[in-house]
Amino acid sequence: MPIDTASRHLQVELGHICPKYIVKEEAYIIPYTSPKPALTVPLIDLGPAFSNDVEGKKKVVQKIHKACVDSGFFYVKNHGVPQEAMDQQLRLASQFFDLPLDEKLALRCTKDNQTRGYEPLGAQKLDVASLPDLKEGFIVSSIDVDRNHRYSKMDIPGMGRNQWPDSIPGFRTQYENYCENVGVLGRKLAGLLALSLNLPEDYFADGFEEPLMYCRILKYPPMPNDAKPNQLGAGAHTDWGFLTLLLQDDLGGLEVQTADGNWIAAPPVPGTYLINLGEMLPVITSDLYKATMHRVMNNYSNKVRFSCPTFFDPEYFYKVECAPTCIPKNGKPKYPPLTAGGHMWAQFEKSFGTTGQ
Ligand SMILES: O=C(O)CCC(=O)C(=O)O
Ligand SMILES: [Fe+2]
Repeated sequence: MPIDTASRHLQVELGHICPKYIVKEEAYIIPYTSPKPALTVPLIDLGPAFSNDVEGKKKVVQKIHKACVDSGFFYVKNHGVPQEAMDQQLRLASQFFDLPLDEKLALRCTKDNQTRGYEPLGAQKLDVASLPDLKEGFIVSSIDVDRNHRYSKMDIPGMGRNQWPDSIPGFRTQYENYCENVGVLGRKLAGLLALSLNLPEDYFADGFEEPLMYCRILKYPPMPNDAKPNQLGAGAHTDWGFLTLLLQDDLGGLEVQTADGNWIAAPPVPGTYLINLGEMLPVITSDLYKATMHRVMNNYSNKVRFSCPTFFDPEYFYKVECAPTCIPKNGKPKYPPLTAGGHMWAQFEKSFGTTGQ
């Protein structure tokens, strides 16, 4: 189904979003840029990166570098997250979305600007110029801001408590266990990304001492018969943060934009995560690494799809700026620095509209 991608380029009041993501009038003129390779989504075996095989680890790092330059999308296998934890998280998704609507609505993520909790069907527009997304969601953060948390004494938007359903036994423990597992993989990938940019493996580590992770579950209902042509499960967008680690069920529906503007499917590959770079990486690399547009099409065969994206992002005050190995020849980083959490909050507000409900 064709999507008017140009329609995304609305002039909106974006607060402190990085200027890179404020598309200006001139963006409608398509400047000549040298041709890029066609996009495919490679599968990278992370096994050697967890071993003492120095040469094997270097090869993994080289593959990551190439994937990030090409598109910022790659699958990983032998990633260290137990299959049982992955299966269990997809089961939790199905159990959660089966709860009565009232119970889910009591946990709305826009309540008190918590950014944690339930996202009703159509609550978000990932493509702000399109129709609301045909998905339901639920999100939990690794930073649960109770009264004792240092953030609670500061006036930081979007920092609240996690919200949990009472009626599914073991839900919270199992969900938190999954977040922990996927956080270990996030940290590992952050180290490999640093190496892939010729930086020390711990270059990003201070941002991830207490990562601002958002561990989400999503339910995409079957495409309704009366859906409008530009109505999708998730509108075309780039992810806002550092890295996304996507676990998906076996139905498929995710599509990734190629360098020439076409779309390809990124189907489920059993046992893998699909990794993609968020908007912080082009800032860190002055556009060497890509944050690529993607979208989700709901299923036409009356089937429900579940997916579990985890957004692995640095803590709120982490300064996202061009890395020393990525400064362009003219000595000037392509984009000014931004504060990790401020960027995330501005994007949340934009895609969920008026908050505080
Ligand atoms: O559900 C998916 O496959 C992708 C979801 C996504 O792109 C997102 O939540 O940012
Ligand atoms: Fe996304």
